[in-house]
Amino acid sequence: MGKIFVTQPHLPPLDEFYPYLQEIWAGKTLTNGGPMHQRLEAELCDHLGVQHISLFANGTLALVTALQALRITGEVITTPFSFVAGAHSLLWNGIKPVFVDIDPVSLNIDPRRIEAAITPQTTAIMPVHCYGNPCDVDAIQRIADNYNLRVIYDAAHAFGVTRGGASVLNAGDLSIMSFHATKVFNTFEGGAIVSPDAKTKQRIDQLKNFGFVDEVTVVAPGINGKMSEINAAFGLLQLQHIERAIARRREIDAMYRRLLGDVTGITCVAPTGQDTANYSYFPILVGPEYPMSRDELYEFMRANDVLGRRYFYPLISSFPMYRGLPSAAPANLPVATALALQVICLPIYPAMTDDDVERVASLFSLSERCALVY
Ligand code: T4K
Repeated sequence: MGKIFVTQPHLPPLDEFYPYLQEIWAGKTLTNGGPMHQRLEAELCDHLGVQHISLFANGTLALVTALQALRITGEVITTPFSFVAGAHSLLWNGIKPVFVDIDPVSLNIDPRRIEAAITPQTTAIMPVHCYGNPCDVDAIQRIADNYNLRVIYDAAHAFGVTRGGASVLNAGDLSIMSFHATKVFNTFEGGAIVSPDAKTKQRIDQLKNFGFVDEVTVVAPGINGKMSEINAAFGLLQLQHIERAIARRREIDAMYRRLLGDVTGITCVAPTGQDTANYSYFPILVGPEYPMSRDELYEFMRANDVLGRRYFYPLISSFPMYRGLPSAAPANLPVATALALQVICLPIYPAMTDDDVERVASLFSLSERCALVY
């Protein structure tokens, strides 16, 4: 029996990729907004139901650029329960992150706690649709409107997620996505910014290309954030398979819920607030009633070649560059602090077989018995 990783990228048959490569070879445009790049932007707009997309080399560069595009400064309110790229993108822009605790059900930033964190220096809120579960975007927007703040969503996990009949990527001022190999939709490495109007997209496109407007005009200290033609071509191919890939994830999600629903002390985090989910992660919480601690269960799974991950432990706020901030104190973040010690993301990816899912689930009854023996 082989290892079961937390995820495996979905790779369409290799021979389906050759025609794209032949087209690139024939055209000799390898990057700088070539035809594959343009096609992928257009097809993603259609597929996701958004107006404007700018592709990036990865999600982190998209985050850094989104903050630049809106000229965000001062302090930004964000969640500690996420991947570290979010807060890092603030530091790269000289912005101070202000951490706000999460909601215990959605595991997203708790809108009820945002107002108390606003100061005269606050310019924006950067929530994360964690695991693809949408934030309470209406509550967040009300606060942003009241205090004249911008909202940049880290939608790295939210590919294809809809809420209230529309893409969640349309919420706020900008949304950023990640197309990293570990994501539902991947371009090996990649990312994007969704913007609401052509003018904002134009500024973002300039910023991701060194600030160039034309051959001789540079209007901003931009960066090189461009996605290459190979990555964009792979994205075009992936798009043809995405619905089947997500459908298989949905089946795996349902199997886990059926097999683990009655395990005492295990909570399968429920999807909240979306009409269309993408099943990008399968987080569980290991509570005190479970006979093993979270870390004992995690190690037990590893010993059995099931490589779940403790996303998102440790909290971002506990890393050395953040823990000195007043908002990073565990007392300010009691829910995130507690849940980061309980969470394990179980393997979920389209190539998992039913036997794989059963093998993962069987470890729970096995681990219960092992714990009793100890
Ligand atoms: N915002 C949020 C909320 C994010 O979650 C992320 C990224 C970002 C922003 C930034 O977007 P990017 O700049 O990355 O586009 C992974 C990813 O590297 C990272 O993209 C992702 N979030 C984060 C949650 O997870 P690791 O350190 O867990 O990856 P790694 O290499 O341990 O991979 C996990 C498992 O996936 C491996 O055990 C095997 C499998 N795998 C991985 C890769 C890379 C494969 O089978 N093939 C592969 O090529 O960070």
